[in-house]
Amino acid sequence: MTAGSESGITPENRLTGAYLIVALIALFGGVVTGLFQGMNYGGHDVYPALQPVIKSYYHGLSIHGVLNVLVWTTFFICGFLQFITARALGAPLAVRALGWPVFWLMTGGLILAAIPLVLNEATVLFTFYPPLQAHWAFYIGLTLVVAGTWLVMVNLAMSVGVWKRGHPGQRTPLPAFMSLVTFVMWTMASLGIAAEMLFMMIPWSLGLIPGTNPLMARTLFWFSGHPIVYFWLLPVYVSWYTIIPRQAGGRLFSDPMARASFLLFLLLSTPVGFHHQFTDPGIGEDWKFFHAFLTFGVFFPSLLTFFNVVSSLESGARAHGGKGYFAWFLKLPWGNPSLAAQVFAMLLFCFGGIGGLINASAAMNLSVHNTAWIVGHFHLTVGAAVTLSFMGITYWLVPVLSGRRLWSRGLALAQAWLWFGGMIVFSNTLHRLGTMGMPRRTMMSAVPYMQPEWKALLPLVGIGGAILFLSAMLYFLNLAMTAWASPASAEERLEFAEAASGPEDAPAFMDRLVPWVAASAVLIVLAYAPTIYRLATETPFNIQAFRVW
Ligand code: HAS
Ligand code: CU
Repeated sequence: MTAGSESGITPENRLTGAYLIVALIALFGGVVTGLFQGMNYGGHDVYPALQPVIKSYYHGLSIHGVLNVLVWTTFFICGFLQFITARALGAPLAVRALGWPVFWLMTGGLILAAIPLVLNEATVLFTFYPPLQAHWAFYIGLTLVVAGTWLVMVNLAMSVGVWKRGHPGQRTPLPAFMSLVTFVMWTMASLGIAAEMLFMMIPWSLGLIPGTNPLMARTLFWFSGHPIVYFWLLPVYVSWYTIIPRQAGGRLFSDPMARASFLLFLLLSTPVGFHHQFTDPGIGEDWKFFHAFLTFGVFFPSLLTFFNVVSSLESGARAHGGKGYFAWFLKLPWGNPSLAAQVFAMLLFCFGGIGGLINASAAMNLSVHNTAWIVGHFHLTVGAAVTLSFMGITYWLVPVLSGRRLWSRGLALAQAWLWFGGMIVFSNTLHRLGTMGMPRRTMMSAVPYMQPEWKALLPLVGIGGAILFLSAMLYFLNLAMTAWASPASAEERLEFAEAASGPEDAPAFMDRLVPWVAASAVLIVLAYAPTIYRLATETPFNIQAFRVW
């Protein structure tokens, strides 16, 4: 499957470029505030000097979390998957008229949310647990961003529908299928956070209802808060399945197996949120067990991915003369920064995934919950598997969008190696600190209970963070120079990988999403309805707002 090779500034490319610019601005803000976090951990309290702008550690942490995990990811994904879908279908998206209005809806929402965030009126961290209360504009702004993602889903669904009518009996091209499944999964999953915003946070922050219910809010938050991590991960899998095998010089091992993995994510991503609430009182142990059980279920599509992607990489490496059980790995085209960054991301994700299983095991969760271990876990997942892969993707995407060659391959390779190395130091140290009981979300430079063994390790967090910051700066430099100073090139193109098996081997029932959506809805209702009903009818909604900053 080879898509058109048009590069340069076409209307579609411009829209994707606009999403990318917002995403990159957010990432920039996220890594700068990340450096401050790392320095604070490393023993330098930088916040007094930052007072005119960043009022406190917690203000900086809120900005860092929101920009990186909510904005960088969401805007990148909306731009990337609309682009991928149009290219895979070989046609512009069905409702072209939706493109820019949705972008502006999301960007307007983002600006609305960013104002109180920057002004220290939304220092509630990215989970915004009540009774902490932010300014209403923060909640309304984020709700508009979510509403925008639903409209992107509508556009993708209609585009695939149009394609299917024109190609009866054929399987939806894999990249378009995966993009659609990602957005359909997220749309169902985001109903929890939408309900939290519309019925609880927005009216409460506007003073329309007298109080709130922290446990209900946390439950609705994690209803969406777990699957959002797969909303970030699945676009990465789109790249690992449909683009990386070709970059490696091989073929995707199995197209039907890739589809099966995405359908399992559609089915299992949402009914697992209680694994973030093992320590919350007021949720039955039986329901926590059920969610933990399903969490081990949603582990399997990642195992399928591991097998499929490793096998595809191996086919490429062997085609380049790779030999042996493991030595083939060295024959991957390591000089390609897009591939190198994403293979590093895969390697780090192996450890992030194993850590996830430890988190999901209720008994072990008790010793890691709310410790620095969790911070280590999510920097390996969203900060490495996702972010480093997105960086690798931009190394071909920005040249395609701008019609210019990547400014410096060498710099891009150095950047990928630095992120890989910096993240190993950074996240390994945080995992260790977590097992030593160091809490997360805590201004370590100020705690009266600092332990000597934490103090000995904390500088490594600062060093890892500084390496990550340096890597990010090289990344921004390279992209800026590509957009503004690199020579034009007509050769920049996106080519999807062929599959050794499929797509015609994929059974037709895998291409019809409605039954899968229905099954997923049933599972979600089973996993959540009894608890949400009980919380709604038996627990109080009169808790007062609490401001700690
Ligand atoms: Fe997680 C907490 C469990 C995946 C993100 N997670 C978090 C938080 C974030 C996050 C942000 O059960 C903190 C939220 C907060 O602020 O409180 N997580 C899991 C499990 C998985 C998992 C079971 N998490 C992710 C992903 C994330 C992410 C993905 C972001 C993108 N997580 C938890 C739990 C908690 C949690 C609990 C709550 C903890 C607490 O107490 O608060 C699984 O999906 C992981 C499955 C993945 C694998 C890896 C497969 C490897 C692959 C790479 C292929 C490699 C290749 C190269 C091809 C099993 C696919 C290798 C080449 C060779 C030659 C070897
Ligand atoms: Cu989770």
